[in-house]
Amino acid sequence: MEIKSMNIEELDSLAQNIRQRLIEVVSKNGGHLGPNLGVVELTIAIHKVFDSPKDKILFDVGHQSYVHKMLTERDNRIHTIRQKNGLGPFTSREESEHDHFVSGHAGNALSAGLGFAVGDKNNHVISLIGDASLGNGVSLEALNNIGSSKVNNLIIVFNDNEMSIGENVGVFSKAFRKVMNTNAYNELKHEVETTIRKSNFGNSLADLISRVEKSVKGFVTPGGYMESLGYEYLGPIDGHNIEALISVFEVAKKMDKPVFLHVKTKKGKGYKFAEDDMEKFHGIAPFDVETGETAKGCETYSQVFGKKIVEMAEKDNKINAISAAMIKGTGLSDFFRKFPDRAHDVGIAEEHGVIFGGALALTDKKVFIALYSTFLQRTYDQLIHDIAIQKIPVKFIIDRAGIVGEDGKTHQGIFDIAFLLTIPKMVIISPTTCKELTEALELSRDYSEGPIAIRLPRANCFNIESNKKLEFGKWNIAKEGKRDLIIATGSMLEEVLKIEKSLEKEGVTPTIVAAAFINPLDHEFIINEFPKYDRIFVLEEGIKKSGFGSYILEFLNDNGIVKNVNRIALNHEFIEHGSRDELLEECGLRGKKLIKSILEGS
Ligand SMILES: Cc1ncc(C[n+]2csc(CCOP(=O)(O)OP(=O)(O)O)c2C)c(N)n1
Repeated sequence: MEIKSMNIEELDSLAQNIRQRLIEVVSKNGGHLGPNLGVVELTIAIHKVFDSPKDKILFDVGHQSYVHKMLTERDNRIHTIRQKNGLGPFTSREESEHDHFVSGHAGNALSAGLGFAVGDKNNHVISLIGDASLGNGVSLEALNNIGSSKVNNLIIVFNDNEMSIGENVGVFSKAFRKVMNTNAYNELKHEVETTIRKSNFGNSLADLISRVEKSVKGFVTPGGYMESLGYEYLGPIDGHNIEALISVFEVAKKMDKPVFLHVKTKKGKGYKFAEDDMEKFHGIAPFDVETGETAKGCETYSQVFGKKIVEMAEKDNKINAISAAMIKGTGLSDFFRKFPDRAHDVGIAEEHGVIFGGALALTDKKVFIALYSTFLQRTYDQLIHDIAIQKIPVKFIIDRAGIVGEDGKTHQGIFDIAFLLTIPKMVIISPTTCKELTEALELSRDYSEGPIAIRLPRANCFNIESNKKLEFGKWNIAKEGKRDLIIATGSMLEEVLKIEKSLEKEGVTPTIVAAAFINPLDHEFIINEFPKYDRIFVLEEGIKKSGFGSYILEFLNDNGIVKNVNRIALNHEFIEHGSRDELLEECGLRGKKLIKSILEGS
């Protein structure tokens, strides 16, 4: 798309076309509609003024890069976004020479921006970052560094739409809102100054007023504050006015220090339903364009957690819940509504959230921290240093543990079993049914020995007929069989029960074990039962390397039990995007491939 030669009118009409395409594509594929509708004009203006890929455009989080994709030779594939073998959900170096860095986890665009700006002084770097991502720990570390770096080719575009996924929290974004309030003041100042310069009083008085104005601005606005940190602050600019944006980027290009350009945008701009319900349209499943409605889904594991924690909190006022900007996704909306004093949204600040939760638990509170598995990765140090060493009984609810689907390789929750197993005394529970999830939550509530992690798949609720109760460190036999033994943790119980009939047709009738406890292992079961079987399988929705199956193998080895174990798990590699259903099959955790592995196991 050649936008370099387009005039403002043509660019405005391009913006309208892009908007229509976005609505059309996301209504079919699902995806991040609101954030992209908000940056249509902004992305067009950036591409008009700068020369991609020589000038590098970075996105933070990267969920707002659809327009950039459309403007950089991917327009004809935008209808494939988030689908298997289609365009990825975020930026990816493998996808285009216009994508310079991976994105998916918030907060890397400023650090990466500085790296590129220092390494290639001949070109510009434009790092676009949202107001929630700016408050992220990594972003703040980068801001601290960039201000003192003296680079003159880095432009931070602060995309201020006053929203995270839901309402933004913290003082940072609020402080920037003040800038708007001081606009009238700025305009008045400008008018007075111009009038005086034209009058007989001459320039000296105008200069004095200008100096006074600057020092006042320094006190009262974050703009002044950013300037004192070493940035050239520009804005706030209307992020939907292409002409104004182009002018300000031309100015930003010429600055001799890092620029902090404040742009005001509206999330969901141009699509009524998305403007009216920004949270719903931040990331949305396929929907009806006419009504804005999505299909009604079944109850999910996240929702079961959400219900149960409310039920427990009604009876126990020590229960507190922490979210890191993912209240709805983790099922905590009702808890936040009902118990505002015991509900804490720390923003996109997982590391801080874990330390905060640790200390809160030391004040005799029962603390549940709900994080997506992929974002828990950020807190590995806090898990060890701040929680496990001090044996603090925080309860981690690990949502979307396993394959997440369309959000792809940056978001798959496939490493948590492996890394949690490295932490001494970390209890890890992967409930095999929703009933077990509720029992695990009850069991964890009063557990006081140390941290507990409970993993939830990104799946609909699954249950079996069973009156067996979850007991600490114990596995339950879900189905008696013979010769073969299948140990299934988490979502894999459902998968193996689904293929039971097909196995039976082939003469395989295994004993199937619901193994919710990953750590501690059910030692008694392993010692007494394993020797009775010919073939043993361990199934998990996580990486094979250092996972549950490997942990069982280590135990067997260390206890002199000679037994082969077939580990059915994910290969040690990154998994691209596609629906969870497709990926489970492709990775061999569902259907035909799973049957084959069991039939051919040794
Ligand atoms: C480390 C991390 N935690 C949580 C998320 C989930 N997440 C994706 S986008 C988003 C909100 C981003 O808000 P903002 O930066 O203001 O951008 P906007 O969507 O408003 O354009 C969150 C919390 C993430 N991507 N990375």
